[in-house]
Amino acid sequence: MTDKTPAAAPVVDVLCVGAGFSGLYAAYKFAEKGWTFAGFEAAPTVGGTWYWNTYPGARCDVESVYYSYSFSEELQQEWTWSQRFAPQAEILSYIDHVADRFDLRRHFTFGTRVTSATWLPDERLWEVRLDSGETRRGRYLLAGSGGLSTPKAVDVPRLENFTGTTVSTSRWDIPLSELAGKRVAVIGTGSSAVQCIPLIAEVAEHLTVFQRTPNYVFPARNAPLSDQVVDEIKSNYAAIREECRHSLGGIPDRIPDAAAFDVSDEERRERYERAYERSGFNGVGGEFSDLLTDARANETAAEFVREKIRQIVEDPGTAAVLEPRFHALGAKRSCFGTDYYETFNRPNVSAVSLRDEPIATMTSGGIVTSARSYEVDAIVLAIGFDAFTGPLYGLGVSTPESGRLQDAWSDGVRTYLGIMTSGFPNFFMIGGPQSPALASNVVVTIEQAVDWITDLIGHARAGGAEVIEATPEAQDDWVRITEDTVRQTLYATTDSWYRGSNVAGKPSTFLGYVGGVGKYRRMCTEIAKHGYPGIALD
Ligand code: N01
Repeated sequence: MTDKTPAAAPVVDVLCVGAGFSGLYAAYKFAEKGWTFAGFEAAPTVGGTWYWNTYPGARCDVESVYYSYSFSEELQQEWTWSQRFAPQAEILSYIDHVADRFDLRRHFTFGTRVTSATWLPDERLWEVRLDSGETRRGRYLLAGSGGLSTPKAVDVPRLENFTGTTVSTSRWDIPLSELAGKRVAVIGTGSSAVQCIPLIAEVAEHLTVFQRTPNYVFPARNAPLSDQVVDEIKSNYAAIREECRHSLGGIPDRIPDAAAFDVSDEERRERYERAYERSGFNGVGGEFSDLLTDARANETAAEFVREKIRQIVEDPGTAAVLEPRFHALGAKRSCFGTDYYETFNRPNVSAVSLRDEPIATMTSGGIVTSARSYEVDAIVLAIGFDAFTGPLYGLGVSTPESGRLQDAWSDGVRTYLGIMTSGFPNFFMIGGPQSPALASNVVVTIEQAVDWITDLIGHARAGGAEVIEATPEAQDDWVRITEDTVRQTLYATTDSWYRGSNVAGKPSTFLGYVGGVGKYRRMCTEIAKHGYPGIALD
């Protein structure tokens, strides 16, 4: 390809991919330091995940007062969330507001994709190639490309045969009205499907949900935030943020005071009922201390949810299909919905268990399973993402010595703190694999990572070092810590996107650190305090 770079394109301090929560905060932080910053974003504007995921019902299932930036007191005072769980459009307008409020757009080139990123050892620079044909050079390369931004490649047999409407939740591009009066299939029952199914059911002539693995779905209990609640939040923001930073999951902890079998069967049930009313990540799955470490304890909570499903869903056959039986509660990410199970009581909604009748093929007019054919006009794919590594591999990151990132990680992901990887100097991941991003309110993880990376770069520059690289030994230790941590939990028992098992051929590595954002922050702070052991500066 001809290089279309203007001759005068300067070398910048920081090259960054993505203008979502990560890239925008990085731009703010680095500009504050007076370091030059060039960001690239494939979308025409800011927003990241919240730009792309516009499917009906899309909203965040982490409460907005926590799922928002904490770096500016003015920002958190002037912005008012309308509901407990903000819908996609409101989160996108918040991100828009942040971009304007702090004049961050000027740091980004929009509608531009990074197609490769190459380390130039002699110059000690990264060079990114853009789909515009230009190249740009910078001292540090930041991946703010998100963990759940690369849709999983379609692996539904012979979808190309289908001639009706096909739409994917992660790249939704039709009005909901286009599904009105149609026979619609939704494939998948993860968080995205759980949010859109009730709304599609309201307009479709008939909706058939094709479910491979039933999940645990809790009522989100979304509600408007009253003026009084907003005032309380605003006057307590400093304390709320501090609690989130030192918590397990980036939201205020609700520390369980007992293990599941410390209490009588009756008390356990009552407590699950109360927790079910509370909902959220501190709901049923967080009620007892051992629910994520002891399979027997977990089964008490799982059975409670199954009972709820049997109570809500009127047809026993449908309830049986929807009851989660193949993994422990919380071992795969739980889902939060509004009227999810109730939707299956509608006469125009049915559920098909793909475990009993797998999809065999598609025809021009529908889906053929091993048992029968389903004529449909539209297929909604809610089949998930190539999590964490998909977005990183898409950047074409390589160095002459280590080759491509995907080759360096061909036996599984290896990082130091989920932020750096040995053999790739001056390359930093924000909310990367083996960071707490997977199992946390990601905004807390993003702010911590960007702050820590900024301090590290500042430390290196102050000492005259140009190159920053994790040592292989420190990386081995971190990989072992993430594995030891997850081995103590039921996450380790389950195949899911958490360990890459949703994508054929992806090596199995648990893609997060699940020891908690508070503990992680303390470790990172200690490392900084001790002059960054485990990181070679040159
Ligand atoms: O994707 P998923 P998602 N044939 O991977 C099924 C975040 N998020 O987009 O479990 C048939 O969870 C698959 O079945 P199985 C959140 O972190 C947050 O829903 O592999 N079925 C599963 O049911 C979430 O965890 C929010 O057996 C196939 C579904 O498709 C993450 O994004 C909202 C299939 C995929 O579920 C991903 O959620 C949305 C096939 N070939 C997303 N391939 C909120 O904040 C896959 N499936 C609310």
